[in-house]
Amino acid sequence: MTDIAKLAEIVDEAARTATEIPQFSDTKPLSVDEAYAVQAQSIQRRYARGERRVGIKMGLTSRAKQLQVGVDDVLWGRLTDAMREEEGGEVSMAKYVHPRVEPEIAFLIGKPLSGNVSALEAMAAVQAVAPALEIIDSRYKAFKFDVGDVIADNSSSSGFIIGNWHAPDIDISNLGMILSINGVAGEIGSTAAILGHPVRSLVSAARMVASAGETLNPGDIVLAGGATAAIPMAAGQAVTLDVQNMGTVAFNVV
Ligand code: 0L1
Ligand code: MG
Repeated sequence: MTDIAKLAEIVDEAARTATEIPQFSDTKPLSVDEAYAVQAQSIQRRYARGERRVGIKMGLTSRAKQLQVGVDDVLWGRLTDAMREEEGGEVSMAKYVHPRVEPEIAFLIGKPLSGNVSALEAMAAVQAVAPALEIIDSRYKAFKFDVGDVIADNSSSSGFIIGNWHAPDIDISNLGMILSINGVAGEIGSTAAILGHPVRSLVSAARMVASAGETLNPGDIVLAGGATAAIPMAAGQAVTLDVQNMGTVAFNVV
């Protein structure tokens, strides 16, 4: 039988100490249900250390991302306050194993949302939208994993940076996104790459948290998922995301 608590401890320690570990699937692949149980228990360990739940991230919501990692399922992970990095601030490589950065849109939830909802119902629960960057950092060696591995590892969620919030009446269906490193465009995409429209990611988020018995609550942040492939981070980089009609979000890697 799979020892969920043991695997949760291993993956939590790997994240806490920024240490890489072998894939669990090298020994025994996890089912999706087992993997989400490991994720939930590993996050409980963070809460027990004083971290606070602030929302969730959706992952692999674009074809570019699915191709980059060879997994073709939408997945989700949990965000805590300790994962938030300051907009315009410095992000230390020492906190991460082999981090990558990707361009996203964030939703700020204004009304409880959970279960099977329509796109209209999902948008009605949104208080604000913002440009965002997610720092993903697989704890597995060489950033290699199967679907069970990555879900157990909080879907690679590690850090996030949120830009200025905007009223939700802004049209987010097809906004140009440019992710630049030291002023040079590295990835160019559109919010349309996020499941065709980022609100579909929020619809999936409501369904997926419900299957874990959870709700998106007012004040929660939902990262909609990367619109392009992620870029490996390295000290000395100035990372900037420009989102059409939404502005810029940036940080420096040290
Ligand atoms: O946010 C994402 O789309 C990443 C999900 C996990 C796969 C990866 O680490 O790239
Ligand atoms: Mg992401």
